[in-house]
Amino acid sequence: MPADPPIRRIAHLDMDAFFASVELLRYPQLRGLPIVIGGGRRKVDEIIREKYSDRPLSEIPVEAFPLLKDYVGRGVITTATYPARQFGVGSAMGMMKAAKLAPDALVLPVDFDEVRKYSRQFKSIIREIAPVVEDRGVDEVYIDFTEVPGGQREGGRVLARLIQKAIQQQTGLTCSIGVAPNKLIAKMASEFNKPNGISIVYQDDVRTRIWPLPVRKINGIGPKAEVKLHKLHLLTVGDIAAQEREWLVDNFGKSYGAWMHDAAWGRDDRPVVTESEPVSMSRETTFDRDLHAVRDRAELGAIFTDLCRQVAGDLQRKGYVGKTIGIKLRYDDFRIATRDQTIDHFTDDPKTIRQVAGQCLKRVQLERRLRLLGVRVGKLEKAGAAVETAANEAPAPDGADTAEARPGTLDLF
Ligand code: DCP
Ligand code: MG
Repeated sequence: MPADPPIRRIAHLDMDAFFASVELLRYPQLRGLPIVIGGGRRKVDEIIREKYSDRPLSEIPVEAFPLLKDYVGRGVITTATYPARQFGVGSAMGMMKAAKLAPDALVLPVDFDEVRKYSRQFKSIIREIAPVVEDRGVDEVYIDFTEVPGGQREGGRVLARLIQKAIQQQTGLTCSIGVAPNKLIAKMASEFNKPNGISIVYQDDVRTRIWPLPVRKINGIGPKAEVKLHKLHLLTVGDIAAQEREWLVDNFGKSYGAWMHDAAWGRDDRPVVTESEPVSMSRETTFDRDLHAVRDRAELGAIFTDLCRQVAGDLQRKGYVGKTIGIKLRYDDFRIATRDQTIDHFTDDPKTIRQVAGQCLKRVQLERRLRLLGVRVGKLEKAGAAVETAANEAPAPDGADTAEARPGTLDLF
């Protein structure tokens, strides 16, 4: 008799307070303290390090680090350690607002190079143990446990523990893992026992462990869908599951409604995709103060050119070229505007990106002051695979996109 095929077991792994935990590796004296990461610049950090250049980083006194209550600026919190979260502060909260809740929390800036280094490292540790890994961004991955030796033991707990230990031993970082019959449930499960937790969910647990959760916990139900669900008096995943599929289709459209019904019942067949290619690369920056297209023209122009250079640098480093170039603005009233334009060849050239992005800028209103500016290159191909034309060739814009500057827009860039 052939053995039964193994049961599908998919893990979702998410690092704990990732950016903050990376900082704690070099400042272990701060462990256990409330810390928020944010503020953007590394200046503060450099001042401290210079002052204490006579000793290792781990011996800089805790008192030397800046406190959240002394922070002045418009930065937003990127993440917070778990002790800081007890005060109600967390990702995306303004730092000045957070200072009211946790005045004595320490503030550290993000070090992207360091974060990327650890991101690569923890992913490669996982791949050595379980090869089918889907990269989902800087601090999370899906892992297919199904065929991995030991992946079925205790529903995946044994393998999850092994991965957790290996990451902790080799990097000093902790993570949380959910193991479930599919990606959808695994993603929710990895949050159940954060930080440094493991949770195992079986298909039969959907009723008891998934249905009580608020609808937003389903990865794919965003703020807009949530508002609409609430209006229909559907608050939990179970509330959605209790609806007829046809009713959901009537209210949310054929594909989204049907997907929602499946999701609420914990059904999801998506495979773990090992090689995920990026669809776009972008860089954006929030200004220290709002800038005006005319009055701050020089400053804005320099930042814009810099962003284009950075995106071009990212493309070149990672070996991609792209065809669609776009911009994003956030006005002082927080409204967002985006424009993009597709050119007839693939590029990673900063000048070309600058030129096409400049064209896009002509198509937005520039009377209000700006808070944020971003540049994106999409429709990516691997550099070798794309048929390229000369790098310095002038981009030929799409017919539809050669709109004249409209009244009210400014020809600045
Ligand atoms: N991040 C960010 N901006 C946000 C949210 C997160 O830059 N609005 C960054 C900082 C986080 C990292 O991404 O450290 C991972 O995001 P998570 O949502 O996984 O948050 P953490 O890993 O910090 O905490 P948790 O333990 O809840 O996963
Ligand atoms: Mg995380």
